[in-house]
Amino acid sequence: MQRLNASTTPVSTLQHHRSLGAPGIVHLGLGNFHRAHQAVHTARALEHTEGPWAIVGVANSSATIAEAMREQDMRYGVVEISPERTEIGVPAVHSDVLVAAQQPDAVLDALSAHETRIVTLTITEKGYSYSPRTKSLDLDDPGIRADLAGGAPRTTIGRLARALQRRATTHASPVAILSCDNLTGNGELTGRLVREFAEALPAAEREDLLAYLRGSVSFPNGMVDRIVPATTDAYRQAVADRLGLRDEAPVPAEPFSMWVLEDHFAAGRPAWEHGGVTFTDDVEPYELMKLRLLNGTHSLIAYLGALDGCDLIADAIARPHIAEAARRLMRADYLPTLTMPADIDFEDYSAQLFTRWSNSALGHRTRQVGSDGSTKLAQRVPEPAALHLKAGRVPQHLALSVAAYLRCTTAPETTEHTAAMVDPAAEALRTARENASSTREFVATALRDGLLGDELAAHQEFQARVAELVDVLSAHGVAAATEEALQANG
Ligand code: CS2
Repeated sequence: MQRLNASTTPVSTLQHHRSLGAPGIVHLGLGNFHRAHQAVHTARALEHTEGPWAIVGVANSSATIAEAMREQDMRYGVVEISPERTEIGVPAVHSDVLVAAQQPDAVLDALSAHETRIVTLTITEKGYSYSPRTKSLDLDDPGIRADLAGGAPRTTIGRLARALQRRATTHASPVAILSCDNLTGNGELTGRLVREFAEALPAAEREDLLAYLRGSVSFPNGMVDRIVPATTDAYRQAVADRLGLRDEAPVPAEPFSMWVLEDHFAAGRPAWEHGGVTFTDDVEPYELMKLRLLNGTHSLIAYLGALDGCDLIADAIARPHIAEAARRLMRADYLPTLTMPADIDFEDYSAQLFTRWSNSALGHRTRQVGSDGSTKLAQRVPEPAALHLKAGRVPQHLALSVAAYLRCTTAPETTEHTAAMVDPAAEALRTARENASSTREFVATALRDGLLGDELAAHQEFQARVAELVDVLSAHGVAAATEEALQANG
């Protein structure tokens, strides 16, 4: 079978038909999400308005995708899939791909190039080298320490700061740095972390950088949304069946996609408003709505589902007790903490989420959403929980989310799906569990060690409720725990 490449791509699948302009965007994190989200919105924008916005994609350490893309002239299929239909699109917006671990100098060159006007990031919550407790740069992180000392940068924050330093000395154009990760105030946070890195440099190294940061770099906030599972052979097969071509780097995605941005680009941007992007002065309502109603509820569905033996998010949400817990979490615990964006109705949005989670053709696994909970929950639970606790109410389904996470992490043997979850905090949590003489003591230790910030760590009633729900989960299972949370919720 012929390989997908520039000469074999069927014209009908191309998402834009123009020749690529100069590489104005460098993207760090060449994973599936970027390739099915930003790449697609950018292709649609370029289809409308041409511009110097080809993307140089940078993989962090694995060369697999970069090599496949190189062999395919940067082409790959986005397999949009739902129970009703499967459609393949080829964004064709990348002009080059690099692998940071193998080509650190080439990456720094690309980031500091005069023609680079936007740097975008999908490096996941754990890629930002910050402490969830202080929300500041983690100066104890070995990668940050090494990057501050000099040499080829290992962390993204270090890499950005060194590239900006070079831009400052070569008087390069201004640049926008755009985080596309699920973090509250993702632009502001990225800007703060880069500044903190700069401030920690020796005086002689930092002045030009700080001045350039003040005058020439913007960090727009943005909300990104598209459910994008990991690639499996089924998607390679889908391309082969539909296009008659071999694609070694396809990306599966749901049909839905949303991107909301602040229009705060220091050196221009693609005509993304023609590529399905919403621009607004105030991203926060969109961001909090999405982080809580979608991502927060997603976590609960993933943990309860995996504990209950479900491989897929769609299987989990099909179970009435899990669906009811998700509904309660959204309505009773998250909704009161949100100001919904003026153009979005809660009922419509939550009904749409249930349809999206129920997409059984997508194959989105509980283990994928359930992994890295220690970095994800910090964005999804503490702030809304604190708002309820201040008002004197224990948010039952937020407590259930934390309990289900702790159960998955400390009893991985429960099912093959909990066993497959990975988490940077797993070992520490398992040790804390083994050393504690009661569940209550374990939960107190886990929270005190900074899992969800200081506020929840100090709240006895919340801790007690989490501990009770962990015990119900372990003694009686998921259905009993959801019933218990429901009863207490009144
Ligand atoms: C998910 C997200 O894995 C997770 O934690 O909640 O990746 C989710 O699928 C995306 O944010 C959807 O936009």
